[in-house]
Amino acid sequence: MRHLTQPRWAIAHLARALAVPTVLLMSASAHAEGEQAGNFDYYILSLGWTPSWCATIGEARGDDQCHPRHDYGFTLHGLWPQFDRGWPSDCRTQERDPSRAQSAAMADITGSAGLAWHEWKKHGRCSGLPARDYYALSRRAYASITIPKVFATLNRDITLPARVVEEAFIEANPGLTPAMITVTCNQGRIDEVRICLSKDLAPHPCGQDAARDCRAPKALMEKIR
Ligand code: U2P
Repeated sequence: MRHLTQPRWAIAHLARALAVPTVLLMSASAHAEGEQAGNFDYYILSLGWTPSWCATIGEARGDDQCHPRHDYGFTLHGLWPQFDRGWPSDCRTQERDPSRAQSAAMADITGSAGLAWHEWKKHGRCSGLPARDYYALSRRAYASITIPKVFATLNRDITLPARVVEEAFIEANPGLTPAMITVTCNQGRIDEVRICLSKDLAPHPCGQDAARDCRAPKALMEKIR
């Protein structure tokens, strides 16, 4: 399915201009069978702040990722193929799905095998890569970004504007510019750092619709447990 950020009113407007029923335009942008694998422009590497995930959803769900024996900070949410506008998902691919063992082997950076599997199904199948290569590329993308030390070892709760998180990543990662990174928040907490990368994992400008900068003056980052 292709996700476009085009709002409904814009589609309706376009439909009027083209004199075609709105429903036709809407169905033209949503293929039930999924997009063609391997057809995309760049990647988003999404890093989730585990303490925020645990506080808002994970702990209540009893996710192992939130167990006190772990000390996850920024974990790999996913490596998402993107179009310059919108993104593909749930693509049809000839590639075989990963084995349980392959997904389980990703848990050291994703926090759970379940998330790795979900990301393969929704995004990995769109990469056009075999599952093993998609997981390996995701691992390389994750390793290519330096997590600023202050966050990698955060041992007390802090509140800060998302801009400060963004600046810290830019400082720790030469080549990264504000146009290549966006920091999101959710329920008053820093949620994700999303970094745009080319297909060969070099820092890359994000598409306009990928900018989801948190506008709150301050957001909470709870310490790593
Ligand atoms: O934002 C909600 C979910 O949509 C997917 N997403 C979002 C923005 C974007 O640029 N690309 C993209 O793929 C993510 O889906 P998930 O992997 O979580 O299912 C994102 O979390």
